[in-house]
Amino acid sequence: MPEPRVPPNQTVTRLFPVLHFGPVPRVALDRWRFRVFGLVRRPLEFSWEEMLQLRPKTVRADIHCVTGWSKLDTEWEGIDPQAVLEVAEPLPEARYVMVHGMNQFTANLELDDILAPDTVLAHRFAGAPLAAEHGGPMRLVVPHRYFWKSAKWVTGFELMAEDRPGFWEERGYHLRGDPWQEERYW
Ligand SMILES: Nc1nc2c(c(=O)[nH]1)N[C@H]1C(S)=C(S)[C@@H](COP(=O)(O)O)O[C@H]1N2
Ligand SMILES: [Mo]
Repeated sequence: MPEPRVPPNQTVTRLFPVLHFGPVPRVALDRWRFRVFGLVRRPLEFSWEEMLQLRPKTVRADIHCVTGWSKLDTEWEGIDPQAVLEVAEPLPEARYVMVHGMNQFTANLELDDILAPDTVLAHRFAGAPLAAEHGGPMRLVVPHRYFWKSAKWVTGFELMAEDRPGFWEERGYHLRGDPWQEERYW
């Protein structure tokens, strides 16, 4: 049997639905900051210019929303999250990352998800700057997890020793959210 392209109980769409909690935040690039804190040797804060000097990364991947839509062959350009962590240097006990976004949004991931080959801090989508409604100026994209983990309007990574539920996880979503295992809700 060939591997299926789409995880169980997902329907492919050509649209790009907009889904989030709260209003679309707008931040001027000269005030934009990205913090890396928690269990790191060097806690730090990047400006937009500093961020864009880090190693670029391009990802082409399928994304899967827990509400049932999947979108194939999405193209993201941005910064390699591994480059961010190379500067901050996670301590040996750091195994989880709380991704922080504007409007108090959080999403918990394993450190290995952040370092995965398909994960990117994206500022461009399909060849154009990432629209604010989709998380611009910068969002995380973690294609191998349900799309709620892909925090829009990112503000930082918090390195943690223990896992802890983020915004949707506290409201009943699965701690890990693997679409191939259908880890949708508790
Ligand atoms: N900051 C923030 N990021 C978020 C969310 C949110 O409410 N706030 N919702 C998540 C959910 S549930 C989904 S499905 C995707 C939707 O991304 P899109 O609007 O670009 O399709 O964003 C995720 N990232
Ligand atoms: Mo979602």
